[in-house]
Amino acid sequence: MSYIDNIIAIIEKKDAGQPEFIQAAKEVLESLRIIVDQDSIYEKSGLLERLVEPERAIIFRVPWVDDAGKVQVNRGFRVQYNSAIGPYKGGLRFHPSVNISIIKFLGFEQTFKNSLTGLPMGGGKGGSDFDPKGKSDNEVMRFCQSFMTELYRHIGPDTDVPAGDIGVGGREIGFMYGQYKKIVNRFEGVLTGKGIGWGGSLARTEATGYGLIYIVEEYLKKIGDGFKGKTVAISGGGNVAIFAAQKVMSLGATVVSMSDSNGSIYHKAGLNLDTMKDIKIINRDRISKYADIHKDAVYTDVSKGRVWDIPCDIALPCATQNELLIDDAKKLVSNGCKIVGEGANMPTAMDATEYFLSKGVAFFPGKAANAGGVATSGLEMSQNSARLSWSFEEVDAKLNKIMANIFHSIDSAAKEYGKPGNFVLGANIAGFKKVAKAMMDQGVV
Ligand code: NDP
Ligand code: 2IT
Repeated sequence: MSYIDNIIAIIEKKDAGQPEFIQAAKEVLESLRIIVDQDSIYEKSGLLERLVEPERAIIFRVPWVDDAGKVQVNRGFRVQYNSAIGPYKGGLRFHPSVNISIIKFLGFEQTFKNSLTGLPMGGGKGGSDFDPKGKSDNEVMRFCQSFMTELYRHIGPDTDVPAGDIGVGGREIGFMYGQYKKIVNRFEGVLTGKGIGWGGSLARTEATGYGLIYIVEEYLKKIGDGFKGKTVAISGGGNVAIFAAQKVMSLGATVVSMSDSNGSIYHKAGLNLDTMKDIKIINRDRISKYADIHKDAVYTDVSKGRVWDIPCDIALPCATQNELLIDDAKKLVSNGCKIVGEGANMPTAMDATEYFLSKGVAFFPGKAANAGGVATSGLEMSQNSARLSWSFEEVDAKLNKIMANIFHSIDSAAKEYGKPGNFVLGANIAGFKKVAKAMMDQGVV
């Protein structure tokens, strides 16, 4: 049995109840065959056994009192995956689906994503099965305070720096930061995505969506094309979806869709982003409201249709894992889709990814395409350490450069390893090499 097959067999046995983690790990391991089979040093140093095992995984109780005075208990997680190239860094997700498999897959992906940014950040992820939907601001605050009352002892500006993800935005980061500061009595850069005026970076809110568009733009430039006149289908209606839409519209594309977990909007004439921001950001409402306001837009309930049924040139899945399946991929390709950029983490199932690659679709995997968020978190950390703040334009220019660099590094790695245009392979290999070298330099720890 080859070294890679052996590692896959080990995780399939040891982590049998963790399907998302196994999916993410297998995708990376498959890409690494070409490197690992050529050099026995990886096997000799037990590199892959160490890479798939988190350095530390913390699971904790989060008790809080709801508005009715009833005690509620959620489960909290922080997986500190890999600190070979820097302090653990990665978001916190609050969603009822959160479990150890999902947090491990996200932490594993984060390790390679952070490496691709070129900044000194290790990989980590955390969160809770708490559902912020339908909760009052006070309930969210009490939950966040309780969550941080345990988490604070495991994190620090040089140890582990969490940020947002699904269900965690500026409001939640604010409540958690307040509690951290009260406990440790220090004002320091322990979280990113902080508010402007208390340590946050300009452009962090926009960064993941903007970064997604910048990497695709760099590819389009290379093939002598641009966004002008292109039709773009986006899934999700949160932070990543909204700011991807904003940037791509500003570059001349028409965004025709967005969605949430209940259904999707199709607005052939082009979405009105101000309406969407009012509904999703200001009112925290359901996306179906959009069709009440724009009568020429169509709302489709999830039970009746998929966001990927819509004809488009470019598809940007920006909601959650495994939201784009093989039948969706076939539909997109038959409708003429030529580019897929993953704003979300692992939104595309493995067979759907392979289908896209086999059909010559330019496919940008999440660990490269959505790295703009964490990269800008890295820039927030630098500003906090230096105790200064850069302008929006400065941060945005650095983000643009980082995304262009990521494109060129995954493009070159794909070519170097004999699979030109396969950015999945390129991203996995380019992300892995730096982490593997650091782990070997630092000995068996
Ligand atoms: P938000 O919470 O702002 O928005 C999430 C969106 O996705 C909502 O529209 C939500 O719908 C939808 N969604 C969530 N879960 C599901 C589901 N199970 N089925 C269908 N739709 C769902 O999160 P973000 O925009 O921040 O995150 C979106 C994705 O991007 C995630 O995969 C995240 O890991 C990834 N990402 C985020 C980064 C960031 O900086 N925020 C950075 C890099 C990646 P609903 O309201 O109905 O739940
Ligand atoms: O998945 C991700 O990269 C994020 N949710 C952002 C992490 C971060 O630390 O900014």
